[in-house]
Amino acid sequence: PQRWMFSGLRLAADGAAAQNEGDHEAFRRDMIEGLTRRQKSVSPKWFYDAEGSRLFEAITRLPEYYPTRQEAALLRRVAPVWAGRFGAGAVLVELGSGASEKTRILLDAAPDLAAYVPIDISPSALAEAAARIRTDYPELKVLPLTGDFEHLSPPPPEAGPGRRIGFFPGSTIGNLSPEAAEALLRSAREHLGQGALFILGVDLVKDPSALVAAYDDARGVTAAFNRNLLLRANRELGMDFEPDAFRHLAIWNATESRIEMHLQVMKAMTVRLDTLAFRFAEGETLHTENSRKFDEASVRTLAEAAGWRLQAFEVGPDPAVGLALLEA
Ligand code: AVJ
Repeated sequence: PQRWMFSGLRLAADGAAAQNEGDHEAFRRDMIEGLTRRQKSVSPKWFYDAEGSRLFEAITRLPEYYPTRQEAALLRRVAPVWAGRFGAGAVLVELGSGASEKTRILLDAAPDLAAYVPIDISPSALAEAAARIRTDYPELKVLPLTGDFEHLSPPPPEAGPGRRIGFFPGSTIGNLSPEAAEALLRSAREHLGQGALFILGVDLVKDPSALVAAYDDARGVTAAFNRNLLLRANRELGMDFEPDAFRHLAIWNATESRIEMHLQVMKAMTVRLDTLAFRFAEGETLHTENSRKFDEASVRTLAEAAGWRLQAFEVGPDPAVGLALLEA
């Protein structure tokens, strides 16, 4: 039997109170550590409180933000073919499931799945998504896990022994450094076990103006998503960021092949966390996200370094995203 432990995840049923307590300390530690660096930074995982998850869903519907739509269309094309390889009783494990909208394309293409294990850092987004999936797929066991997909923990035994299918869409892997992305894929391979498959969605390198527009939309939804991190820090950590003093920046870093989001402070200021004080010079930035862009060669290199084989790589129409099928 495959016993895979992604430690650090909690069954969503454990209750939101305990979850929020744990998150709170980790958020504080990350904030202190990030504000102490020369280039101040905060992990993008802290974007996703209830409001941040809502803002992200609004981003996915923006005209400039093509990845969600393009990936859904590509997944509709490849899912019937790839699902033919799952086998009966397979278990779909989704990393960073959010609203579980794309999942439906796979669930519709693979009606004999035994269980669905959505993993997400936002307890509210996870609970709402799990409830909607249960309603629409009454035969499917839905076993949600709250937590950070970088610390995977055991799929509950109720998932059964079927082949594990990892699902990591949306180019969320692009948030991670190359080293962390490789470590995540390696741990997923170890934990998903013999015969596992893994469907990985990546955004592809393209004209920088299209990339920048996708992360700096005309309506300012992405700017609000970025600033929400400061509002969350004020509320949950008692900090005193002035969100209006920060400008949203989206920058194409060609050397690292990534879009970077920053919050740039327009005047010198000091921000407090308990007894600590962090000084910002005028024009200094807080780096909040990397979103790495790939091509087939960079996906193959990453997958193989993590011990997977690249079985298929499909590219959609422009603005193009890619879907990789990996096999353990
Ligand atoms: C959810 C990480 C895939 O990087 O495109 C969208 C997050 N940030 N707009 C991305 C995001 C700004 C998104 N991921």
